[in-house]
Amino acid sequence: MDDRVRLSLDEVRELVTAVMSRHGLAPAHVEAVADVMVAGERDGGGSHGIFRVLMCLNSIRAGKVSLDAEPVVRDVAPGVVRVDAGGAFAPLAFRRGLPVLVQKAKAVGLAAMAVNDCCHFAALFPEVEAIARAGLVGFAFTPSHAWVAPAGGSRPLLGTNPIAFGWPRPGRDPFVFDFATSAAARGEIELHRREGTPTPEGWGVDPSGNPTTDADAIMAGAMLPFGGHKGSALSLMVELIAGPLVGDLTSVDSIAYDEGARGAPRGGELLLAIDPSRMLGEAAPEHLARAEAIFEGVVSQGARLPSVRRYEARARSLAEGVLIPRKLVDEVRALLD
Ligand code: NDP
Ligand code: PYC
Repeated sequence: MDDRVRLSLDEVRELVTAVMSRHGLAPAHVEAVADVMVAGERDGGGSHGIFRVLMCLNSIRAGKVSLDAEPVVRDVAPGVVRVDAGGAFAPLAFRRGLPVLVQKAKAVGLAAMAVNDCCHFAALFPEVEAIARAGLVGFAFTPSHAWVAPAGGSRPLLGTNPIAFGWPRPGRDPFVFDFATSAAARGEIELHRREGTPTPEGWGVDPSGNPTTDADAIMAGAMLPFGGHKGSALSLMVELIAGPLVGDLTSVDSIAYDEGARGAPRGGELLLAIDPSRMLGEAAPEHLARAEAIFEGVVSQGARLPSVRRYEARARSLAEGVLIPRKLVDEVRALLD
């Protein structure tokens, strides 16, 4: 039996808005948080849609997140903007900082935005997609909680540390990819635990360091990076550039702050934006067209581009709504009681 409920995207938004408001989140934050959760659900990202309500509620109930901090945007250098989220969820801080990041990238060619002291529970793709829709190349990085062992190790040290990239495609949706540097996002392992299904091999080890496909054992032991030493190095890079480089917490610091609340990671995020027009001047259109030839080279051999599934899911969700496990919808609705 297909035990899923069909909701329109408006209904998803209403539910998230009602729960977050009921638990005291200020209206501007509710709107920004709902936007990213609806985007996750809309694009078929099961672990980063409405499921994120549970992580956010854990943060709220444990008093680990500010409900109403107004982000403070500081223009610190021609190519650098910092946004202090004041301990609140990240989406509003991103929203407030984005126009400054875009303006700076267009003025000087390359700009960085540090979002500090935020609780980041969400997927990164909406952020790089927004940067790419402004005609810029975008990158986003954030640490999370120390759940992942480095390649060759067996103890949690690194976060699931996502990397996202957006590339503007004139007249088309941007090219976007967005993934955890762990073999799977923590959210995917949580979904396996809820369903009582084994994970694919290679996602993690038990507390003794032995490979396992038992989600509970991985959560008690350690997750693994994707691609062995390569994913491990990328994950370390994210720790460095979105931790110490922006003056914020590492994944080890974040999980210590969490004190077992199972809330959203706390710390910083680094976003970069590059303007092809500044880099290339009048030759920018010609070189962006060459990029299209690379994309065509992928598709013409039967491979698929990252983001194609996303945009297809988006079109379907806008027309038909989304199917969400009934158990999850009931759990989220119960948070209104
Ligand atoms: P996935 O493994 O689901 O997707 C990874 C990326 O690879 C997507 O861009 C996807 O494109 C692309 N992709 C997947 N399969 C193929 C394929 N066969 N061919 C080409 N491209 C493909 O991501 P994760 O589970 O690792 O991460 C899920 C989400 O979790 C991310 O949005 C991430 O930002 C978020 N996250 C957030 C964290 C935080 O601290 N805030 C921590 C960790 C993860 P497409 O979308 O088109 O399928
Ligand atoms: O799935 O790893 C994850 C994650 C952490 C924070 C938000 N999502």
